[in-house]
Amino acid sequence: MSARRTQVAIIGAGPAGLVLALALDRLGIESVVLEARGRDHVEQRVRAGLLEQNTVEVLRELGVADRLEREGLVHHGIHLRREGRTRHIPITELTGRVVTIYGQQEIVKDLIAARIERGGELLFEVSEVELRDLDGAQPSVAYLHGGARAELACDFVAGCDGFHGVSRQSIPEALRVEHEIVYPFSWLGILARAAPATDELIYAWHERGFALYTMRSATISRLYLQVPNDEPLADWPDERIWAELQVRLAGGDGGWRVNEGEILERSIAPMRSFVAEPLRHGRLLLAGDAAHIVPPTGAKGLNLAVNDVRLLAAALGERYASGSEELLERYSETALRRVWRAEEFSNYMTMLMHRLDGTGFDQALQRARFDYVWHSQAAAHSLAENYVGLPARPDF
Ligand code: FAS
Ligand code: PHB
Repeated sequence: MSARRTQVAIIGAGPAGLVLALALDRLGIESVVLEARGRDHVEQRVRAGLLEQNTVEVLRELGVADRLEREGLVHHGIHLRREGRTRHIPITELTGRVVTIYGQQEIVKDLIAARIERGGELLFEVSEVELRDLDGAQPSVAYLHGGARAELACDFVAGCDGFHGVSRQSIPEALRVEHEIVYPFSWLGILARAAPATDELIYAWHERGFALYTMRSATISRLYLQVPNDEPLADWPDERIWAELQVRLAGGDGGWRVNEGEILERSIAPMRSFVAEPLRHGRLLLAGDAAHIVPPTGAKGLNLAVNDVRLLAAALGERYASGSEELLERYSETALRRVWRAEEFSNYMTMLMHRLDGTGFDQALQRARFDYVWHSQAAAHSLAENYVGLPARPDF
């Protein structure tokens, strides 16, 4: 068993772990990133696509936004559609801020390339990761890599290993509180070689279920359909997917239609709202999906992960620069303030735009909420500022 030492052991090479590694490197803080999967897998995994302005600013500060700024699509609004009526939410007009479409896997590729180029350590295909002595002054991480066992001594462990990772499970159950909503529906998502037939995203409520028209570029569309949980993907041949998208997204001018094309990727993702508190246990600090999940209707998951590590890097920076642990002690409550803001907004968007099996009263309330956004500038402004992301602050 080889023993090594670093300052911060980072578990997981998703957006949270990689952004943290680059931010610590900028502060002269050493770290090692341990990732369970291979490089190809993490670079090909199709997930998020919508970035808040805060997220783009963090990536720009880290010097990894060049390709994003060349290839990303800057949007100034979104469309909300219901029963043939479409409400445009002019986000930039209302907030002065923009959102950017740029695939998560592209961000991960840019982050990994920068990490390697800057000589930072990143180990892929590690297994049997075990966090030790998190309550003590000398935590460590044991793991298997390339058939050899190793132990990495460190000052802190950053748990950035997603919802199914080992980090959150390393906090004794009695010391963590978990809040969860599991929604009675999932998203069937496709990536298609088809030019988007819309300039900005369309969120559509339809009596047959929710649909979302988003994109990755001028030639690649990304589309989602609400489906029941446990729906077999095999029940959704291409023609059924396109037929359903045409029906649910209908409502454009005259003969407007969704542009169809070759389906490159398809998947079904369950929908849940989840928060585990606190984000800190001794020398372990959780960030991103390891601590919280939002339904993707509000496009907040990736953006929250980056916000967590923005705050965590500042706290670790203070600790190593001055020895003060003030920001570290406040990290959990500070990060959770924005997490709960995003949880509330993501739940609001999910309950506004999905077909719900509730009572007639629930249906009427949902329609009333849509009508309020339709008629009220204040409601549209509130939706816009939450969607684009409230400006980042040291305490939020
Ligand atoms: P990740 O899950 O991305 O990364 C965790 C990493 O840890 C993974 O690489 C994993 O392999 C690794 N790992 C796990 N266990 C390990 C172990 N024991 N040892 C070592 N490594 C381990 N968010 C948005 O903001 N906008 C969107 O548009 C959006 N759309 C989405 C669409 C879908 C279909 C899904 C599923 C999610 C979407 N999200 C969206 C949310 C998503 O982007 C996540 O929030 C984001 O990936 C979170 O990043 P991380 O916290 O880094 O976790
Ligand atoms: C995406 O582009 O994948 C996307 C965009 C907005 C969402 C969810 C997913 O709300």
